[in-house]
Amino acid sequence: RTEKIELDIYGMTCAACSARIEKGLNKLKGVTKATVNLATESGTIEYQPGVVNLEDILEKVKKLGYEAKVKE
Ligand code: 9UX
Repeated sequence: RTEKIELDIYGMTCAACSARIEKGLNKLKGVTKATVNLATESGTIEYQPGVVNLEDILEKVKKLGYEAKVKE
């Protein structure tokens, strides 16, 4: 089973930023698919809830130097 969440991501200024976040999130165990869109300042993440949780994902984005919150 996978869960899908949408994030607002702040602080990206170039295409390398979005690529970095994408790469970083896809490296997390339990993340099955992460896509990050620079133009819309957002990301879509599919993950396995038992393996990785939302906190881990938000923390990872923060560690990379950006702010993220769950889209409402
Ligand atoms: Mo280039 Mo995006 O340094 O931070 S990766 S602006």
